[in-house]
Amino acid sequence: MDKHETTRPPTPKAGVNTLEPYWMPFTGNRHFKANPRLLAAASGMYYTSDDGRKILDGCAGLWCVNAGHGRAEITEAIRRQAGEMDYAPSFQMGHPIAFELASRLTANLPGDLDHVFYCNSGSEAVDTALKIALAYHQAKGDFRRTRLIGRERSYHGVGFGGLSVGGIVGNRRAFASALLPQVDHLPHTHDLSRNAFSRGQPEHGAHLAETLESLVALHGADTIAAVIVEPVAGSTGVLVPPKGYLEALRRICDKHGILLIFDEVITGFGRLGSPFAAEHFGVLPDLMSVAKGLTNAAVPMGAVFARKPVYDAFMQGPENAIELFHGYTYSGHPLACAAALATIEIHRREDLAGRAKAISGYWADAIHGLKDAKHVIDLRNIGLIGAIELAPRPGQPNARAFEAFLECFKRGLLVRVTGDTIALSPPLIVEKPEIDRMAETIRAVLAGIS
Ligand code: PXG
Repeated sequence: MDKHETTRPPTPKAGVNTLEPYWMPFTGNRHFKANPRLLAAASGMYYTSDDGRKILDGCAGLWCVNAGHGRAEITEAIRRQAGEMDYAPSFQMGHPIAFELASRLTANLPGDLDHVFYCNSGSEAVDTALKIALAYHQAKGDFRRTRLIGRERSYHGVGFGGLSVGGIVGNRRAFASALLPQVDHLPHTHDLSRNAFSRGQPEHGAHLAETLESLVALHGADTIAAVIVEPVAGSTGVLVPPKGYLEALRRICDKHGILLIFDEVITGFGRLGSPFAAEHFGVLPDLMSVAKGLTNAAVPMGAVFARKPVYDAFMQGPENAIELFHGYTYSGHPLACAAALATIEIHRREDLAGRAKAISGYWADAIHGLKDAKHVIDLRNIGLIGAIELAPRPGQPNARAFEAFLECFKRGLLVRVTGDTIALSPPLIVEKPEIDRMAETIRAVLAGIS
């Protein structure tokens, strides 16, 4: 027996599991391991917990399983691809399915968004989009355009780029020393004093886009490379853009030669009742980051869509030169491409965006029907997204919503909470009785907590 073996913990007995070694992401590890919530299987609108209970999925996993769980075509496509070719490199090599997917994806994109760069997550998509924006201006000889503008209360993943333009202090605090320099932020658009209980887009707040003019005046337009926003901020509490806000951002960016990046990791692939937020709001970004619904989350994948002039700016110099020094081992992974192609086919055949749009009125009624529920101080909705903001318990911010989350899970409903807001984003296949059940469960849960 060597030294290592003597210090190894005893092997668990067959069937006995320990929760301890897994360092869980964005989780209170000690609380969770004392009170585990384990999901063991999934089909359609439901998870099954490890103790055999059916859990209605109110948030499409984490805003990602838009076509519902366990879609046979996606499973089969992954299986087939794994049997045919497990992996192929994408640096100075290619494989047909990655090109096929790029053609299928771009055929459905708005405007001249006609090129795709592959990565493996939303965080990588954001960092990729920021890097493309910086390198674009360099390629054009605008060497001073090195500044990035994000927004307060935004979430752009956990890479250093996404953290830097992001606006959640809790995510940034421990890493403040390593965030990107030359980043500034627009103000967020959340204004309960004027917009509480808005149905869809709020009336007030388009003027907040004009703050970009102030940043231009402060830093000089010729130093700003790009502005990045979530068209609808999701994980920071569902902040729906005020009417006219995104249009104003586009206008100001155009005026000053600044690239506009939409982070559509949550809003893409039908969530708003349109294929993308860009179409929903009629505002075309220069770059778009996506992930999540792209593969129905069955295999990790992210991507950046770029408009033609952005791509073209890189296509210069000697033909054998690498134009963009960026990429990942798993860029365009064959299994992810297969899952994405199967997902696109389901979206096309079932018109999931159209389905979401058709049921979004019923959804809005259900969300706003909670106006008189206990603790509620605001309700927000757009497409198949809903938010129920609670008055914080005095002296204990976030505690009330977290308790609601735990109680919903006990009663067979999975919701997300962020701060004191309950966020809902069901799979786009949701039916009216399931919407009713979500609203009834939440009403009952809120009535029961202090
Ligand atoms: N951008 C946006 C807009 C996102 O919502 C990311 C980037 C990062 O994606 P990855 O794949 O790197 O996680 C996200 C992720 C929540 C929640 O509870 C939201 C996300 C992730 C996990 C939880 O709201 N969004």
